[in-house]
Amino acid sequence: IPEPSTDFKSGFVALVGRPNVGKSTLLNALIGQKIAITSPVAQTTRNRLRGILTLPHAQIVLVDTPGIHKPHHLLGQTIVRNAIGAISSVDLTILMVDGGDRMGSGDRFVAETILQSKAPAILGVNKIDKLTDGGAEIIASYESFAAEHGWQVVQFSATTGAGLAELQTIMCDRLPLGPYYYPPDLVTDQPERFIMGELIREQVLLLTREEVPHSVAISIDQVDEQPKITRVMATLHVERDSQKGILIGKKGQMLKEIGTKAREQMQKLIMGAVHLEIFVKVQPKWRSSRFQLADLGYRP
Ligand code: GDP
Ligand code: K
Ligand code: MG
Repeated sequence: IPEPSTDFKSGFVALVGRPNVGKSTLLNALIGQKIAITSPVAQTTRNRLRGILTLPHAQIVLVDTPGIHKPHHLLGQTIVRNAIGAISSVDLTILMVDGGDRMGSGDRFVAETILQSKAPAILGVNKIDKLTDGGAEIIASYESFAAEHGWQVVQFSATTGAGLAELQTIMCDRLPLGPYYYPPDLVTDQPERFIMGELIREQVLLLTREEVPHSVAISIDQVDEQPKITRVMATLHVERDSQKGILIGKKGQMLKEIGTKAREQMQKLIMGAVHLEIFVKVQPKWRSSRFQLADLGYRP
């Protein structure tokens, strides 16, 4: 790790907000690489994940968090507690909202949580590419909410990239002088294995419906890096036989599609060839079992 210059800035910035406002998409856009999975499904992100953005004059450690929502089981409680915990230990919190909508009760709940923690925050209005005629009014309502609390407002689109340079400047301005927390070439604190599991889970989220994606946990059981190909063995853990049936699909079609698409993503991640084998295993009520949650990488 290099010695920072005397004016080098660094720190931690948490991305928080209700599900689906685009937190993980923003993380990937700022880092310039896909390290967090995204989907139109709420609760896509289950773990806190750090993305490291190293600039010539600053290092911004972005903390992606699961959407804050009302939890229904131990997995849900664990997820929300982790998200709230992230706020208390960072230099800046970005409350992200969907600029296509007005501020709703879900956004207010998250805002309350941030205000209670007294953490420094700004309001990030994402998805401005969706703004149409009523846009000015929506933005004005966010501006007035932010003004009440002395928060700065930044507008951007994580998918088109509009406004991201300004967001980056604002984050740098708000960070203290500090060291390199991570080596400059590192983009995430998570091991490759974790991201591989997430890339499989992303396909489950995109290809299956309703309760199925929420009932799945992935374990990467083996990664064997051979000279020309990396062989990966993974297991999908589900709660019921019916879910196993859906994931395998007619004549194995569903599992095949999940595998093919996840493998393409994995190849981009490791920049090399991947052979992927996926198994499906029924593990009743894993989401409510402390022991099994821990085993699958969710610390209750
Ligand atoms: P998260 O739950 O807050 O992490 O949200 P995700 O990053 O998973 O994104 C949720 C959905 O919003 C995905 O379908 C994204 O493609 C979409 N999305 C994210 N950012 C933007 C944006 O700037 N504009 C538009 N139109 N869609 C976006
Ligand atoms: K999502
Ligand atoms: Mg997310």
